[in-house]
Amino acid sequence: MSSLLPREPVVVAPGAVHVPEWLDPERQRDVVQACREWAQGPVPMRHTRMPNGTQMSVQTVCLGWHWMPYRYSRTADDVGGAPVAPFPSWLAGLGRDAVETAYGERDESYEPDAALINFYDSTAKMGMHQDKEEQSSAPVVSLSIGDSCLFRFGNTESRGRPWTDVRLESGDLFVFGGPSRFAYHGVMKTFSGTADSALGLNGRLNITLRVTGL
Ligand SMILES: O=C(O)CCC(=O)C(=O)O
Repeated sequence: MSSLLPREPVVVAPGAVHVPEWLDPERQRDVVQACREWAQGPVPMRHTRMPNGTQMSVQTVCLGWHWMPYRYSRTADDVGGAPVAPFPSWLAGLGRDAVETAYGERDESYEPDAALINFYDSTAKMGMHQDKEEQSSAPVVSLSIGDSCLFRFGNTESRGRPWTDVRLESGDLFVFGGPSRFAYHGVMKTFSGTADSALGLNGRLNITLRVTGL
């Protein structure tokens, strides 16, 4: 959804920056197309099963390293054991561009090696959690495409307050590093039908780029 007034970048917390409309519509379409291909496999997009037997409401496929609760592996040991698709170099370049935009400084050494691609239908959510399976404190880059959502960015101590609620729209970038790298965050709600129909996407895609340190 484009707004009448440009939405400006906001520092949500130290090291956590929201950059609205970072990916232009053409780039968004390219990324959606890439996600459609990644969703085919070798490891198909699926609902991750949690240790208590429940399934996450989002559907996920990974690149570079496969994330499962609560570790990474090179093979999708919880869904058939296929090797994970490689992490493309263009995506690492996009990650470096994202970090540069967020922090105003280029870091050529930023080398994300894992991507989690999450698809949210109209009912999907993600509870407050930390991204902490990585053995690196390099920033996480998050790209949103399709339906808007209510993203909650909290603190590093607990799932509780203080937090900031941010509406993430198609093309938005959110980077969290530095003192915010291990902050709790989650997706409270997806706003169904808010995506531009030209995307041909009935839901929301989120891609996080991470440095595993593995
Ligand atoms: O969908 C989002 O915006 C957040 C995704 C997320 O928190 C994660 O993949 O760990």
